[in-house]
Amino acid sequence: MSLLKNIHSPADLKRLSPEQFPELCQEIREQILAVVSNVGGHLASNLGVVELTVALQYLLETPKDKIVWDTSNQAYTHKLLTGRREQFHTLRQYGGLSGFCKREESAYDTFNAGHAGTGVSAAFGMVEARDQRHEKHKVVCVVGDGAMTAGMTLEGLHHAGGTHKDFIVVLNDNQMSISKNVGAISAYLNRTFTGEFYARMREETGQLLRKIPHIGLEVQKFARRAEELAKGAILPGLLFEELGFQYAGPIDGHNFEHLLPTLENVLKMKGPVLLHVITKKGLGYQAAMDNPVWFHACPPFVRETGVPAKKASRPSYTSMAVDALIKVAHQDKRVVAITAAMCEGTGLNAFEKVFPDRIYDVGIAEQHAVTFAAGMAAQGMKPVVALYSTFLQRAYDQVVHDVATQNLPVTFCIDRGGLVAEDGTTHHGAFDFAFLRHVPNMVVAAPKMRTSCGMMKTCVEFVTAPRRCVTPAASAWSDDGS
Ligand SMILES: Cc1ncc(C[n+]2csc(CCOP(=O)(O)OP(=O)(O)O)c2C)c(N)n1
Repeated sequence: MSLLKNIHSPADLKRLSPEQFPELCQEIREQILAVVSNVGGHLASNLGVVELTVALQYLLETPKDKIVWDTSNQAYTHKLLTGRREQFHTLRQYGGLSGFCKREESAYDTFNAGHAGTGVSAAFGMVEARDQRHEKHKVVCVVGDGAMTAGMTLEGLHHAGGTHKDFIVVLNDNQMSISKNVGAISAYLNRTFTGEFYARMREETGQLLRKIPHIGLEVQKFARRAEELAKGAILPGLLFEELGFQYAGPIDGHNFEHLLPTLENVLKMKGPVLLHVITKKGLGYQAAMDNPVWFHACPPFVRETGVPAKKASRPSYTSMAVDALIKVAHQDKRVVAITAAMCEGTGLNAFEKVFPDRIYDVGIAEQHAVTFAAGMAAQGMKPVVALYSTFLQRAYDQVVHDVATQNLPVTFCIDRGGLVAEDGTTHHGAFDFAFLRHVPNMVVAAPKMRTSCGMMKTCVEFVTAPRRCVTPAASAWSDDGS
């Protein structure tokens, strides 16, 4: 008999025994796969947080306790456990369930999201609201390692860590943003994860001690023990400890024997706590584990083979724009490309293949991307910043203050202009014309059709002109829907 079918709210989940959870998780994965292979969606991230979501819903008293899902592209299990199983087949369709958390949809959805990096700030706002209102409940924010690269997440941690408020952040670390995570924070988390740091430390200490005659081996044994203690007690969470959070982990996010007791303890702790959970994107579906980048947000696909159900009939606006950019870059060495964790979505992975040294993936950091481009432009380069229209909203001040008022030649190649259908409200590129046309010296251009989007002459003029230009590539209107 199906376990999932009998779960209409988290109260039903609490009636199960933890020994039944692996079976339940299998059913959840099956349900997610059945629906996403049919309608498309964020498959890999969702398959990775099944156990974590079950554990959180089992131990918390939602909706009194609050769970905030950062970005909320990984909330499918959350939806399935909170009374939306029967509508789940309507996911991402007109009039159906949203692919993200939506307060209008359920009392269990505490905050609407779709843009990365808002979770910690929103959740900490809920912590302060709780305390202002003298209420007693837990607030938990689940944030991915990709979203850890967003400035706003760090701003939120910085604020919360400076208080002694009870607040739990669960870092869901799958080592991936959409593609491989980038930058120093990702490298730090990765060191913790792989233990490379400890291996090197052990090797270097060993070499040093072996050089001391007679006592070398004994001291080496002692040092290894001390290192083990340090490994468990201090080092992995140093960054978060310094930001004022007590750190727990890293733990295996797919093993209930680790998840349940650790989470139970963490929920009892006072003050800001960060629990570091290691998960695997795509777990349970081999094709998604093999290619988590494609399965991050995929169109409908054939389950047996993992290939798209429909082949694109014509090149998209995105690929035509990037082909043109590659040609421009061949002509002008000053042209470089910048993306904020969207190498695939903006098509810049094709640029990267040709010019691996002239592309910058700055992580989920649109504000930094724009000011970084301005800095390069101030020194004679011709940066092209490729962002989705909706994510450029976050960098409006940087467009005005750092690019426009200094009259710097930065080109914005804006993808996903217009309505984006399945991803819904948070992802529509509805505002770019409105918020860019009045910016001084800004030239806003939109291709009438895909051929004009890739027109060489236009592109060369745009990218090399001594002014800012914007080309909203309205790829949402392209035939393949990409
Ligand atoms: C501001 C912003 N920029 C870019 C994106 C596109 N995007 C959606 S999910 C994602 C990766 C998120 O990675 P992570 O936080 O680790 O979560 P995971 O999906 O791995 O669970 C990105 C870059 C976004 N949603 N918001």
